[in-house]
Amino acid sequence: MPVRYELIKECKETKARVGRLHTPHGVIDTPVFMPVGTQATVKTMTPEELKEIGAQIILANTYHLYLRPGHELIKEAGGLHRFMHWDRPILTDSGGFQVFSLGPLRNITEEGVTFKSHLDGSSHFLSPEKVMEIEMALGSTIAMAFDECAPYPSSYEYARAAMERTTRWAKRCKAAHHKEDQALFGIVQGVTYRDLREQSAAEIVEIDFPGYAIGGLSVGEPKPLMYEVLDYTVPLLPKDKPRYLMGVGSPDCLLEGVALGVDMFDCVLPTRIARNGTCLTSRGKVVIRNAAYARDFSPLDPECDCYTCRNYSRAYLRHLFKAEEVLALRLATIHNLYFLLRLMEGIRQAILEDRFVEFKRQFMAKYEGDQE
Ligand code: PRF
Ligand code: ZN
Repeated sequence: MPVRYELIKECKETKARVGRLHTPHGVIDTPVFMPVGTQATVKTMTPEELKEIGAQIILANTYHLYLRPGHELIKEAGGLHRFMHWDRPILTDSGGFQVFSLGPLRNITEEGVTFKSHLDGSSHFLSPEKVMEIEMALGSTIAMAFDECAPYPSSYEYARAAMERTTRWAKRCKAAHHKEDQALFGIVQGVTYRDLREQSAAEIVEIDFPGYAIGGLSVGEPKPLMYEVLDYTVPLLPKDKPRYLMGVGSPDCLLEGVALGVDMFDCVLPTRIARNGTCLTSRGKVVIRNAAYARDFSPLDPECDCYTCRNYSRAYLRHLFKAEEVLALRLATIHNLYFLLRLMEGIRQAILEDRFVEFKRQFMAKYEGDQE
């Protein structure tokens, strides 16, 4: 077994749990947030900086790396870890989300997906077998199965067809996957239809993977609906395997997801909003370009001890953004990732000390309270 989940502690009031995911690239403490490095780089950050702020595992994208620079080139470089100089775990998403987001640029059949590259318009074909070949060449620690993420809303008929195809593709992925030091995770789909989620979970668990993801959420549905789907879907997954909620990473959704039993999360949110000058703080979001911060010489978040908050003021950060200096992007990214990684650390500690519910309540009260 390339990865092994060790359950350490369960919350008595919620489904939250603390665990350890043992991998060939080291141990991951869960619940964990995975920074996104789509193109084999977490934008603006060096691997040393990521380690310093406590990133345990990062995500990369099969679709992007297949198109550029190509999985064969990365294999030739010695694999993704060596290519990007990151020796901790890497999870590769399968492209089952990116490809389906291409809209008119793609055509789905039972065999796979034909699509046109967003880079140069060239035609490509991805199938479960091809995606496994790519992920094995990349040599990530955890590879994701090739799924079909149906949009929200979808008709019942479409949602069912996509979910059933996801099951058939998951079987083909497992059959085509043969790399002992890489774990292949299955993905549950079914949009927001309870019976489809139940069928999907049963079928994907039956195939048997070392970890399970819940896909097809956080694609535009209201948050309470996402929580409802998680509430009945997560308990259908085995307790002794990690559960991964794909594409979720706002502080409120992380706390709710953990409470509903999720162990792993990824999202472009902290890094993407950092680059447009939106910072996550203990008292909510701060849009640093606002004129209100022109003469604010206090740190971004007085409760944060990241490199940015220890050394720079809101006024300076605002100046860097207004002057379009590249340091602005780096300082905001460092802070936002640090903030989410500390939140996850706080969550784990709270679960271990039987005070998760109180921690969640206090965090949300402050985060959603008044700005100043
Ligand atoms: N499938 C895959 N990747 C994903 C998703 C999915 O459903 C989502 C949905 N939030 C994000 N990333 N393969
Ligand atoms: Zn900070």
